[in-house]
Amino acid sequence: MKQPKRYLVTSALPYANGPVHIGHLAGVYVPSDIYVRYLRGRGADVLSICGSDEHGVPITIKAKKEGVTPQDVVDKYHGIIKDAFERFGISFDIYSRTSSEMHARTASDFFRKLYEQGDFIEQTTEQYYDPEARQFLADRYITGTCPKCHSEGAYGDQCEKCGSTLSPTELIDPKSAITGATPVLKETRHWFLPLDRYETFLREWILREHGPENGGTHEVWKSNVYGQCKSWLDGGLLPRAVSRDLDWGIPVPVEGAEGKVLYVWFDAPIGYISATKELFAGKGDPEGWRPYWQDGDTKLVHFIGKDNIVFHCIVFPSMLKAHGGFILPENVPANEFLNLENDKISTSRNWAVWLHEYLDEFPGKEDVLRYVLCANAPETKDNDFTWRDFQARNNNELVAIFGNFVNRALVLTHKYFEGRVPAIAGAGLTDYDREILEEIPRIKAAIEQNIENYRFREALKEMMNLARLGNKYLADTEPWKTVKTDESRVATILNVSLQITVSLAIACEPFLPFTAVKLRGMLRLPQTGMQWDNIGCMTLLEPGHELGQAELLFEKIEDSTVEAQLKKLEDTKAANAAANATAAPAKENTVQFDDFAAMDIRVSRVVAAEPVPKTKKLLKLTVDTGIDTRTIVSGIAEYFTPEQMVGKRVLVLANLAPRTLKGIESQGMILMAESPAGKLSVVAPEGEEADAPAGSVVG
Ligand code: B3M
Ligand code: ZN
Repeated sequence: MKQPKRYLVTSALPYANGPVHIGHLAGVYVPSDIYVRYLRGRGADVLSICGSDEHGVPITIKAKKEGVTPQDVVDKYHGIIKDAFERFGISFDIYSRTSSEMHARTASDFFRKLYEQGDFIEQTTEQYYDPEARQFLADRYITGTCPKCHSEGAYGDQCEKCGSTLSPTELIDPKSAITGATPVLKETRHWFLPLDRYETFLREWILREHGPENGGTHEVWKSNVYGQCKSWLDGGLLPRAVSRDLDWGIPVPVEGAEGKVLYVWFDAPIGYISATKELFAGKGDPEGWRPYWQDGDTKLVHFIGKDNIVFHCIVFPSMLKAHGGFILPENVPANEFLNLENDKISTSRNWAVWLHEYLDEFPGKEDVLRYVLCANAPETKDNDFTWRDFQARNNNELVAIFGNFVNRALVLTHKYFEGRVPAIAGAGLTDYDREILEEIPRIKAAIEQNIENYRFREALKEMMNLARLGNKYLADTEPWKTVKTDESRVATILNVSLQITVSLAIACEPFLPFTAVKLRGMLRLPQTGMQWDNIGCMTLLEPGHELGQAELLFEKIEDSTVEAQLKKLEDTKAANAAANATAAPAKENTVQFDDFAAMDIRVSRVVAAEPVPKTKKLLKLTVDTGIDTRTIVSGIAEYFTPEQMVGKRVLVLANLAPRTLKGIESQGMILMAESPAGKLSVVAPEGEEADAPAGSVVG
């Protein structure tokens, strides 16, 4: 598109069913923040919009697991996520949430308009229903045997073992995850958006205007995004249900829709619009949102992860088109995934670096993580985060290149010129000086080119090239030697070095905003009003300007720090293994009688229970086994609260070799029964045998 009048930048709304981790950051939030900070630096009119996605089945599942309401879940995680983003310097203009009043109204109005225009089709289909819980079952609430790989515990929409996409009726021996009952098929009526009606429009808009052959004025989409769109379109589009039978979400706003809510992927993208409205309502300008969404001169860009492509490129644009009056995204720069230490990041396995934990454990090192995640961003393929690489990039790049250059320029100025910017002196700029200075606008242009084409890793490299340039200049001119013979030459050298430093202070801001603030402070430059176009400008630091003290911008990260993080991950692995051992007792292997006889299983009573800090799965239990009182760490925190456990009679394998989990020695194992649906229950004598006292031996 031609030069836009304003920019509207959205970042995928994180689900409020867990905190944000480095995968989210590298995929979406670090790149979008670099983009908007850069645009602001250029003086552009830009809004950065985000918020929590608070509807959908993942939230209700989490609530059930924790024994709280869905509202409790979203309140908790919305708070954690919002706070962590702020501390990390992600500069949203608004971080809203989809449980807000404004959103309910906006999404309902949107649905009603399409409904009244006759844009939906209504269809009655058969869906699984839990006769005991008396409710329809979302795909995630149905488990069974995978028809493809025959492993147990596959979900109605996906088998996590073999990765196949499934539909609930394909599952062998399906069970309700709520009650364990066998679900029955029952008729239910839903509204569908007939995507097939938008195929022609989508083909024109995506394949022609944003495809690789595009010769026009529109941005060509990244090949991963374009490729997914093309294969969806080539495969033929089908109507998609936009309502669900669920008791959490925005009620379908038409008559006869009791018990039905909008499908989360219908309401969530509308959340971008609601959040923009809320932003302007808060400024007392309730109509101010309109140009951002309705004026063709606005450039709309959606930053997302690759699993969200179809919703942002096919479904939401069809909704916007059906509604009418809205602009469409100019680009949807989706990233691939980030792995952690060569393993897929997983919330359920706690295999992640959580942002809020990082911020607590690495105070003042926000920019180090921003740097490493950008340098490793999975822009074209999945990528890996390792703590060794984190350390190496900090020590060899931020400390040795960036920090080192800035430090030398400032320290030498303090040493030779009492901290005042020296004027260019003596014979003035040499050819070599000019050559160096001419590099600055070249680097500036390269950063711009890369950011504007969503190549943030390359942009970051170019920014670092500015620091490299400074280092090379100092190494070549050796002012610490020249000072003995030619002080006026040293004045010129330091003037040039400080000009590079100022440019660096501006150029690093989108990537390293905390460092930019520190650096401007050290240079005693104003904190606001520094424009991107001042990069390369020679008049920002006038001769005689007094500099502040040089402080270290970055510090070395020691081996011990990295080892502590690696240890933490190892503990996670151990805890997962322990949880699996508790949750999934071996089912089929036969044991010899002697092995069985060797086990000391006793009826015991739980006398105290508490969560193990910084874990999700572990409870620390104190049990009275009749022979002693001991501590057992058990991976059951997702199934039982500490209160529920206290007083319970349980079976304990008392002579299991002790092992240390999270620094606590666990002396034995609680035996649990796992239902086919994955529900755990305590195994202990019941009925007449219920008074078998603690210490009673089982066998
Ligand atoms: N919450 C999915 C996700 O976090 C979803 C994005 C919504 S963007 C409108 O991957
Ligand atoms: Zn499978």
